[in-house]
Amino acid sequence: MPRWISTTNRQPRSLQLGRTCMPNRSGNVAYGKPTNQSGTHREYYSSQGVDGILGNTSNSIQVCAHPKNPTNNAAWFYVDLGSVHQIFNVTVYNTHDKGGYDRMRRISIRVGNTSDLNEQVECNFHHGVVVAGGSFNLDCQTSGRYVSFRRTDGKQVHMVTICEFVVIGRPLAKGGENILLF
Ligand SMILES: [Ca+2]
Repeated sequence: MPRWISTTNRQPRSLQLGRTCMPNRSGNVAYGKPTNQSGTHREYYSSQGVDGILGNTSNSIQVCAHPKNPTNNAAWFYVDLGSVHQIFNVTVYNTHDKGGYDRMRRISIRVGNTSDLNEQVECNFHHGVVVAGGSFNLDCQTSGRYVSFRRTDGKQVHMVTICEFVVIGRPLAKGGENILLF
């Protein structure tokens, strides 16, 4: 069976706890939003990177995104939040597959108001490795509509498996003002 992030709002438990510290309502603003990635390996569709399911050792193909860049350039993935959001942090969950887990290294997390990753600005960078089934979390204190992930170098730089891409943030009104949510 897939390993659900949560049975209520499908956010990691640790991040749900973080909500109590936020002045306005915030949460995983990436969940269920439109996505894209640099090519698709088998049936690892980009939408599965924001479907709220982490997967497990026997199930990743139906629950994880897996860019496989046909140009052999660095793999990328992004989520379109639909409007400009204030972003707090990003968590990326790696595959449980021991054959591919070590591709999750040297990752640029980027934010912008266009889907072109080259026009987005890097908000943080993950240097180290992530174990199979593990995750990394980075502060990403900025605002924007698109939040993306791009490998920068290393083994098979054109491929990576993203089982879930979680963006903690909240929507901003046009012009960047905060929206008071009830
Ligand atoms: Ca997933």
